[in-house]
Amino acid sequence: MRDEKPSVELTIKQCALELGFDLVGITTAERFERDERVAAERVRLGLMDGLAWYTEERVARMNRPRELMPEARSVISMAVSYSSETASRAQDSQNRTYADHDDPAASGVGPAGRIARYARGDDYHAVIKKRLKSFADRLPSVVGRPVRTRVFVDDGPMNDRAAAERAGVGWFGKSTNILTPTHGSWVFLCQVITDIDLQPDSALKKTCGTCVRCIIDCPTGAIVAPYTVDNGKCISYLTIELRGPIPRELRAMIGSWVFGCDVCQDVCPVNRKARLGRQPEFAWRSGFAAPELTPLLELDDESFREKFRNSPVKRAKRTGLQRNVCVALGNIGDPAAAPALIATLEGAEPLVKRHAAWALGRIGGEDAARALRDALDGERDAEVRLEVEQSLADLRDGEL
Ligand code: B12
Ligand code: SF4
Ligand code: SF4
Repeated sequence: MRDEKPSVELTIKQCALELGFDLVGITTAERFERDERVAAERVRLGLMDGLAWYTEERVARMNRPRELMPEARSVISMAVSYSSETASRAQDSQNRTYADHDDPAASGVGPAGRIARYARGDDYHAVIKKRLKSFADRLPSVVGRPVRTRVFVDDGPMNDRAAAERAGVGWFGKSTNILTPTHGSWVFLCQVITDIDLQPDSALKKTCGTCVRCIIDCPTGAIVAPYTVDNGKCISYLTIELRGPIPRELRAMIGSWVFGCDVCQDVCPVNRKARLGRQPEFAWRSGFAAPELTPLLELDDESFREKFRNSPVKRAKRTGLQRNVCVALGNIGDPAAAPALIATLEGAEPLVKRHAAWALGRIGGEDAARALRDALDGERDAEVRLEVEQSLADLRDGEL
């Protein structure tokens, strides 16, 4: 009988699966040429505007694994699903605007928003980084020598999607999300650059075919062409990364999203058959799928930190989240939210006040109009005054 030892590649992949990664592929440490060219072009066209750190220099580094680690020979690309048990019960693509009946924490009385699925559990950076380190620690025993590695999970200059595509982990959807054959697009992508020479996998021969669902359904028209997202229009950018005011003309299109957006993934046919993930850390926290909105306006810095400890949502910061909550309440349009918005207009930071004024203008009614007029009396911040005046004008136009 021949002694058929599994290949190093197979042993490495088994080790990754044992540690909880759902998909794994291998690619070379060669430059991601198409991706570098395309990303640099996007920066020049202004399609990455708003992300100050996303420069042409950054693009050059994130598409050249050898610049990140000169001894690099291969990139091991992995994906971890964040789709959780709860997800299969929720009908997420429906525009629910009241607290989630799947969610035992929701009282179901007040208007509710939506948080993108990836952010309903624990912060993936910490969870996955720990696993990546355990994985890297095992490599020397697999190859029988010391191994140099650098690990990435959305936390450094590495083009995660380009690596996943070339390593055969998934293919680029027209939404720009990587679609995997087993877990759809509901995956985090992560990479280990190593100095081990490994046999690379091939990219998958799959495409979206003639489907254009995500392009049609994107609420803000942010997918401006297949494989091209205009960052400044994407709800994910507007609700997570943007620090200042949300452009007035985009607010009505945001619907009830208060952190991230899943529309282009919810409508994607590939996701219909996506398997659930295995990580308990990514199970949805109670009240995170459809959070009741008005209580979020009452959070101070300490209660915000407490509620969103170890959650991706803390990235928006308290004022960013409250800004988003005002927009969602304006879009839902329930007059029951007016008292909370009026209190916000009276007492919050200027950024949040501006969006509370907009929301009151959308909700309308006598109380909202009175609160807006009162605000003009005492308000000194010029930007807030302008928003209040615009909202009063919108109210007047609505009465015509
Ligand atoms: C910047 C960024 C954003 C920005 C910009 C989004 C964007 N499309 O680039 C914002 C804040 C908007 C964002 C939003 C989201 N993000 Co984000 N983001 C990133 C980050 C940090 C860099 C991505 C990047 O370089 N973009 C630049 C552009 C140029 O690249 P691209 O849009 O992917 O376009 C590529 C394709 O167009 C391809 N291409 C070009 N021409 C052609 C032609 C053909 C035929 C093909 C096949 C391909 C192709 O080349 C381009 C360059 O690689 C990565 C992490 C990382 N370090 O890689 C996470 C990352 C891409 N984000 C992620 C996630 C989960 C999201 C959201 C789903 C979160 C949410 N629910 O709100 C949304 C999805 C929005 C969307 N439709 O893309 C995951 C994606 C997982 C996956 N399955 O793909 C990543 C990989 C983080 C991670 N490590 O898991 N994100
Ligand atoms: S995340 Fe939302 S806004 Fe951004 S491209 Fe997808 S559907 Fe459009
Ligand atoms: S919705 Fe259709 S076009 Fe968009 S990523 Fe999914 S399969 Fe591709």
